[in-house]
Amino acid sequence: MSESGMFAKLRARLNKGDSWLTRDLSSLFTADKLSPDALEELETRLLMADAGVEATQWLIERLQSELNAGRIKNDKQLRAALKKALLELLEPIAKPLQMPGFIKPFILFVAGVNGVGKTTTIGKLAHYYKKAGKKVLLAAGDTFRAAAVEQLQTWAQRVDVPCLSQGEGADSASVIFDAVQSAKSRDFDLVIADTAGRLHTQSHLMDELRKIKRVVQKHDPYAPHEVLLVVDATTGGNALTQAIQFHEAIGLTGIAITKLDGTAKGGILLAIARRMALPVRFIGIGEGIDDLQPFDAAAYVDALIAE
Ligand SMILES: Nc1nc2c(ncn2[C@@H]2O[C@H](COP(=O)(O)OP(=O)(O)OP(=O)(O)O)[C@@H](O)[C@H]2O)c(=O)[nH]1
Ligand SMILES: [Mg+2]
Repeated sequence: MSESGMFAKLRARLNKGDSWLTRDLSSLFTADKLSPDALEELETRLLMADAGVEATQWLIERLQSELNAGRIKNDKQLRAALKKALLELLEPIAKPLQMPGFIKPFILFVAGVNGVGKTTTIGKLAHYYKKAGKKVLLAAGDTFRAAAVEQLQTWAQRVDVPCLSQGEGADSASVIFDAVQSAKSRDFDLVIADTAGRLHTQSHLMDELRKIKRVVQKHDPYAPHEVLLVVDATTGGNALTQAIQFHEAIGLTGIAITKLDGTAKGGILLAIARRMALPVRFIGIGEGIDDLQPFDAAAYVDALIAE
C-alpha cells in the first residue's frame, strides 16, 4: 500500500474517524477568544480517553503556556499547539523495529494477556515481513489454550509461511527451541513465537516466559532480539498496568497496541509514552491481514487531529 493509502486508512480507522480530541474544538471558542473552561474541557477529554493523569497534565501545561504567550487565538492555532505537544510526547517512543540482516535468525517473542490480539498480530507481522522479503517461520508457543495452535496455523496458511507446532499441552519452551533450531538449519531470517496469554496463574505465565527466554538463549545468548508486548487499546489503564508488569517480569523491548480502530479512546498511547520509555513498534487498526502499521508519531498525530 502507498504511503498516502496507509495514511488515509489510519485516519479513517482511528476512533472510526471521529477523534475524541478534536471533536467540536471550535465550540471551545467564543469570538476570537478561547473560552475560560476550554483547557478544562480538553483535560476531561484526555482523561476520559485513558491518557492518564501524567500525560494529561503534561499536555495541558504545554497548552497553558502557549495560551499565556498569546499564541492560541483560534481553533486552528489550538490544533497546531495540540499537534506540537502530542508530537513532542510521542516522537521519542516511535522507534521502528530494526532487524539487521546479520542477526539470523532474528527471534521475536510476542507476549500479552489473553485476548489482546497476539496471534492476530503475529499473522499480520508475518505478512508484513514476508512482503519485505524475509523468510519467516512461526512457532506455536501457546500450547495451553485449546485451539490456539490451529488459530496460528490458519494464519500461517493465509500468509503462506511455515508454522512449527507440537500440539496442545506440549512444552512451550521446547516448541520455540525447536523452531529456532529449524530456522537456523533452514536459513530463515525471522522466527516469530506465539506465547500463552493465560496459564493457571499470572505467576505461572511469567515463569513460563522466563523459561522460554532461558531455553532460547542456549541458541543465542542475545536472544530473544525483540520481546514485543501486545496490549489492547480498548482496555485503557489496564494496558499500562500490563506493560509495567510484563516489563518487570521479563524485560520488554517494544509494544504493539491493537484495536485502535475499535475505540473512541486511544489515549493509552499517550499514557504509555509518558510513563514508560518503551518504543511503540506497531499499531493494530483492524482485524485484517493489512491492518497493522509501524507506529509513526507524525502520521498518528495528523490522523488524530484531523482538520
Ligand atoms: N478491531 C480489531 N480487532 C483486533 C485487532 N487485533 C486483534 N483483534 C481481534 O481480537 C480478537 C482476539 O485476537 P487474538 O489474536 O486471538 O488474541 P490473543 O491475544 O492471541 O488471544 P489468546 O490466544 O486467547 O491469548 C480477535 O477477534 C481479533 O480479530 C485490531 O487491531 N483491531
Ligand atoms: Mg493467541
